[in-house]
Amino acid sequence: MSRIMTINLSTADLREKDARHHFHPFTDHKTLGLDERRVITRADGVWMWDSDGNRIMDGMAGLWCMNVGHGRQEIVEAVRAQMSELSYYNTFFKTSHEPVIKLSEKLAEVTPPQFNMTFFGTSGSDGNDTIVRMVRTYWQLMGKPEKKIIVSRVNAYHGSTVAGAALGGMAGMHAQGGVIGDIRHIMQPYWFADDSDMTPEEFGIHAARDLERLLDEIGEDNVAAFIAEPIQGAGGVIIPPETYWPEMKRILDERDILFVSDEVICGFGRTGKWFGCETYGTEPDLMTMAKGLSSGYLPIGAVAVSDKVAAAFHEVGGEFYHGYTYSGHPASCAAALANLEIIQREKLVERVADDIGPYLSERWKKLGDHPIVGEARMKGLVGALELVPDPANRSRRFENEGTVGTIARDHSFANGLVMRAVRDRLIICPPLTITHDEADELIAMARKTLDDTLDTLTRKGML
Ligand code: PXG
Repeated sequence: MSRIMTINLSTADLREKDARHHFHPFTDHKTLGLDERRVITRADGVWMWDSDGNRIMDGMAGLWCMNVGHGRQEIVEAVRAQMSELSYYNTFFKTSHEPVIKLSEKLAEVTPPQFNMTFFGTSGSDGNDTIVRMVRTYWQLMGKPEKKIIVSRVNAYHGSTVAGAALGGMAGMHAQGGVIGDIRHIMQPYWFADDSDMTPEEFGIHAARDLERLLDEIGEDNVAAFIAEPIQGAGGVIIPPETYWPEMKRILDERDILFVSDEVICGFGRTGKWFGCETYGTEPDLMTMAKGLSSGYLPIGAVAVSDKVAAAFHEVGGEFYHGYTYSGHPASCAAALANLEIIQREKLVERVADDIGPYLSERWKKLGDHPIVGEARMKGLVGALELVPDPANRSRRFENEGTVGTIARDHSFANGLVMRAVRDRLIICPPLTITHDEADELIAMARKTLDDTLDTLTRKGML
């Protein structure tokens, strides 16, 4: 249907109506120009087409979510069949239905062994709202209601609901007000942005010990949980030094607090294992999941509940006052189930670990030799390029942070590749199905983007 609509309306019409009626998320509404609006009309695999017929590679898998790529008719068909059988029913008041039951069982199979139950929502953000309510309820059930504080990290992203924004460490979102209390933030394991002369290994230990320091300061008896993304995504694809998570695990093992792994980006194969916590050897008590759970075909989010946490709810009892109209929506569950079956059948997780992950990573890291790249990093199939004026000196940054990133991002679009700019870094997170040839094309477009950016900076005297 959407194709018919876009054929009827010209790009100019669509842009004009979009500008008049569509209030975009995460946008500077004053500066978003008419001609900058790109209308996407269709997509297949790693490719998308806009309303002017341009073919663009989706280097961000939608918004870090389309792990199996666009246009999978198997998912469309599973949703269609489910919608015609049972379009909707709730999962409140002692009711259930087959798609939510099958998906719960499938998740118990693919998640680490401590997870056998799943709570469903519609997004990563509401999943993290669930986390806040669940960890605080858990400690109430355990007779320790004073354990309320949740520790997170600066520059973390945990969503855009009030609780999600409070857990996240994004200064702009906190400045809006409306965040909830009893959340504390420790430092992030971001070696490249650290100006000290520590090696990455030393810095990883140092960053992890910030948790120990905070727990000693505020008292472990007041802390409910620590939440973290295995690799920070929206914060700039911050791949922690190899020493970070082992040291974190040591600290978490010694302390009586819950550990929540936010797997919204890292889950479902992105890092070369089913979940990022498995890549880094941590053992979470809860996991937030969304995005790759359905590869974005329909909205769904979920919280994986470990046997330890579930036991408190089962043994102590009392109503858990929480749930959403669309918790376990049948069509979303059908989409997720079909998506997970594709990931399993096509061995996409193994493919990221042993085949396309190493293939792309090796070529991506070579972009680190470009004269405006300070670091080219990648883990599994998620990576970043740090754009700096002088790669020999990582503490020198471009003026007006974010300007160069935007210039580069615009060049990337013009070259036919969607990369995301996070301030002055370029991010890539392609579908796990990307072929070797497409990976080569991605690298060629990324290198051309860097050359074009260097030209622009030279021409404008910005180096
Ligand atoms: N946790 C993590 C780790 C995320 O990356 C969320 C929670 C929230 O999920 P929902 O489904 O509520 O959006 C996310 C989402 C960006 C960008 O520009 C990143 C996200 C969402 C929107 C934009 O990088 N991540």
